[in-house]
Amino acid sequence: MRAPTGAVTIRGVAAPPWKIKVVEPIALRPEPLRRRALLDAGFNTFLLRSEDVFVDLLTDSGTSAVSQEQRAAMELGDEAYAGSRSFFRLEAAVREVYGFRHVIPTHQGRGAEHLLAKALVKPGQLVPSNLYFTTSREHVELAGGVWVDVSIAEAIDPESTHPFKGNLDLAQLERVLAAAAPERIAYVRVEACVNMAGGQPFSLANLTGVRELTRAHGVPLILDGTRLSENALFIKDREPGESERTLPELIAAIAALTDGAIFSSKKGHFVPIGGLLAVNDDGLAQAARELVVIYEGFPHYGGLAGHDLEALAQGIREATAEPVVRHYVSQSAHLASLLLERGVPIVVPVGAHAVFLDAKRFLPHVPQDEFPAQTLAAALYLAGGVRSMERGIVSGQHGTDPYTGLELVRLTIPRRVYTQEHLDYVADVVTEVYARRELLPGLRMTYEPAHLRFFQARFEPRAAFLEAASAPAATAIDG
Ligand code: P61
Repeated sequence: MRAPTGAVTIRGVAAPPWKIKVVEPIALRPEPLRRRALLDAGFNTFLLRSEDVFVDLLTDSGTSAVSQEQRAAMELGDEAYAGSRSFFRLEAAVREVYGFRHVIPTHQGRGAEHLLAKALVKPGQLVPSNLYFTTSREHVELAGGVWVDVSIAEAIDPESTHPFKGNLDLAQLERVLAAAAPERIAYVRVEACVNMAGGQPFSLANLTGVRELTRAHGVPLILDGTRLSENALFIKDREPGESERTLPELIAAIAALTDGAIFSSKKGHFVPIGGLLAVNDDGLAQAARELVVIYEGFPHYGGLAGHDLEALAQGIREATAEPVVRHYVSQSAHLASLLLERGVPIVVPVGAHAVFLDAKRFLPHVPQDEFPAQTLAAALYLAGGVRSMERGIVSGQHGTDPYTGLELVRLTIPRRVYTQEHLDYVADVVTEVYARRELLPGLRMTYEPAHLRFFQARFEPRAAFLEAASAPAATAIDG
């Protein structure tokens, strides 16, 4: 069947506009080995070995498949320390796709966040943003800044079907700016497809409103463009009057409303490693180039190899291809539709890069201070070797502040990696755990790192977890 865009759809799912040339073997470990692996990992999916995982939905970061064009481009990598041809090809790609004048590569997204925070944030200054991201907030705070959430209320309501939950609350932003701008505002940050809200986009109308406010108050507007292509596609599909614009036009229009952007290129740019700081202001670019030599490397490589720069330049262009982005987004939609049919509570609307299980509704008997999302992520691994990521109190609690926010498990789809069969299998595993959800006890934290604790924290079960969570995985596999 042909969809209006000319893309082929199969039972409602956009067909992959690629075929697979190189494969990586995976296998489901037997149940006793999964138990051992989970115990060794302290019930934290970040601490599992990938060889013990069957379907790895921990993250879409650095886990995409590269294209034949990216591999071919890598052969052209110019490994010169300074003045590398590969840098200038990367710069040309960023200017062509996003229109930013200055490009500073970094080893990954948080490298760019670090430079930006060092260059723009002075102690006591505010950074208003649509929700937070873990590393983004951490770098602002390490520079002495204060993160201010100005997202709309729907962002943290998993059942609200608002089409643009990534929008900023313009009235609230105006109040913050009126009280503090320009001296006490470092910049306003807008994240595309807000990760911690479930991959939720902002609308072009909302971004235009943010632009007007930042201009009126004389403060920079910085985009987190990590998942910009998907945000542009949601605008095309959901925002009145935008359906006729091409994806490259929408991507460029979004970037043109901002003063600069950071990207974790490990997601939408299809590279295993890489990030970018891209800005228009000459002074900011100069400040960032002075810092990059301290923390990342010479401004022409920023911690990356020449071949990485080539793969990134090519990946930036591939990220504007509508069939590629449409297929990617439809994979989450497919998994979500299977789970919704079976009554599993998830965040709606389905976001860009993942299906987010709502652990508060999935495990209502586990109080939030017993880590329901962490519990559920551990149970999914045990039941079928599926690795997911906690995005609840472990990730979100800030110091000793009380946390009552979203409690989610992210089933994140790497780009161009898994087939529909893998996703069907994941839906079966989730359904299997959902059927035995009442048996699952919560966890207690036994080790808490000082920063970004979710990466390396360890847990132990409050009761007989392993027995309760052990699925006859064969039921899921054999159907
Ligand atoms: C992820 F559990 N995201 O989603 P870097 N901005 C945005 C990101 O999504 C992002 C970065 C900046 C990851 C990796 C990760 O709490 C975690 O290239 C919107 O990872 O340095 C990264 O980019 C940072 C996972 C990061 C986490 C932090 O899986």
